[in-house]
Amino acid sequence: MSVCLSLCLFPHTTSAALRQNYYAKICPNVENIVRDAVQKKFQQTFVTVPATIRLYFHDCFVRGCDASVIVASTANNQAEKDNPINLSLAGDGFDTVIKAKAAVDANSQCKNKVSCADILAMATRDVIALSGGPSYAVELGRMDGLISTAASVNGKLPLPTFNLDQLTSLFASNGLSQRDMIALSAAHTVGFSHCSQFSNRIYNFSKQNPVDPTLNKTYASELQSECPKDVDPQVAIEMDPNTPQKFDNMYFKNLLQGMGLFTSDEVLFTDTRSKPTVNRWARNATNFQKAFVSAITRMGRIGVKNSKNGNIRRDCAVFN
Ligand code: HEM
Ligand SMILES: *[C@@H]1O[C@H](CO)[C@@H](O)[C@H](O)[C@H]1NC(C)=O
Ligand SMILES: *[C@@H]1O[C@H](CO)[C@@H](O)[C@H](O)[C@H]1NC(C)=O
Ligand SMILES: *[C@@H]1O[C@H](CO)[C@@H](O)[C@H](O)[C@H]1NC(C)=O
Ligand SMILES: CC(=O)N[C@H]1CO[C@H](CO)[C@@H](O)[C@@H]1O
Repeated sequence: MSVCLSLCLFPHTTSAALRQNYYAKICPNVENIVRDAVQKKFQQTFVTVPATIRLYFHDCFVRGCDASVIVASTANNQAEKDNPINLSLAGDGFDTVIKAKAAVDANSQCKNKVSCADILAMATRDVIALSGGPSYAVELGRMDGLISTAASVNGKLPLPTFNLDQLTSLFASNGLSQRDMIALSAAHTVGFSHCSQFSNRIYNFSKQNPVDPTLNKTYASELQSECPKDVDPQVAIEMDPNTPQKFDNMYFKNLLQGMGLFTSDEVLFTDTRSKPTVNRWARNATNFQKAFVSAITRMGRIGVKNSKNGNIRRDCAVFN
């Protein structure tokens, strides 16, 4: 009976708090305020789109979707964003949240009533729609986390060298299925990667093959010319060379041509266990969009904080 009480009445205690229109009474116009701020930022630079999406992913996978990734380091604490894997978190993602938060707080009814974690969830939804991806209703009600450490990032994020089992198990540890993982990987339809993230595939793959044989030969030579061996480490290239500024299903079409940039991308097509899903979503954009919306909604439920283990930060980059 006690098992049933906790399992039946509170099927998932972490996600139970989230719901659409959470701010209906608290800050009724919050979604429009955030959308306007995000749109302004989007008009200044397209990087707003990939930077915000990736920031949300890194936030959710490390300690849950609690805006802990946005906290700045102090003399006494090396925050999440100072873990080396973040080097590539573009500043425009942070800036998007800071600007949307300022816009929300400019409204006296809303001031300090909307969490940074929810603002990041809304901003991510908005940049996806602005770049041609699906529009969806976003679940809200997250509190901001009280902890952010560089050490807590270790082992929590996938590496571009991961195989299917490694990807699947890391996503499973966050309550996400292999199907969710494949759908979410399609976020690589926008944005950039530094050459170092895939240079092993074009120069130093194995003794027999200097170039990864699963990589399209034409694409491999393009990558070699964009990323010469002595490339400036700052250089970053578009991950979807066909429609770099569209949130579409080109990611899957590219995989069919051997044009997945990372091992972790191409393996979704070369591994027979995930291949049928890639084929299906390459053919049918609607089916992909449905799966993506479901997956990003589930990602948004990871490790959600409540008023016992979280609060609403006044400044997203600083603990209250
Ligand atoms: C499945 C395993 C994944 C791996 C191994 C992976 C790895 C990477 C790497 C290495 C980069 C390039 C970073 C750089 O050099 O700047 C990148 C970029 C990016 N990733 Fe992922 N990622 C994965 C999943 C995801 C997911 C689930 C999302 C979001 C839903 C995502 C969104 C992005 C975006 C938008 C960028 C471009 C960032 C920018 O241009 O600023 N990734 N990813
Ligand atoms: C190539 O890979 C091998 C082993 O994986 C490594 O020892 C070597 O330093 C690499 N060479 C270059 C040029 O990266
Ligand atoms: C490699 O990519 C080109 C387009 O860039 C495509 O025409 C060709 O079919 C691809 N090759 C393979 C083996 O998929
Ligand atoms: C995509 O799949 C749906 C069913 O899930 C179907 O109704 C639709 O016609 C398909 N679209 C295309 C372009 O094949
Ligand atoms: C954007 C950002 O915060 N980058 C930091 C990532 O971590 C390195 C240290 O590993 C810092 O030097 C960067 O400033």
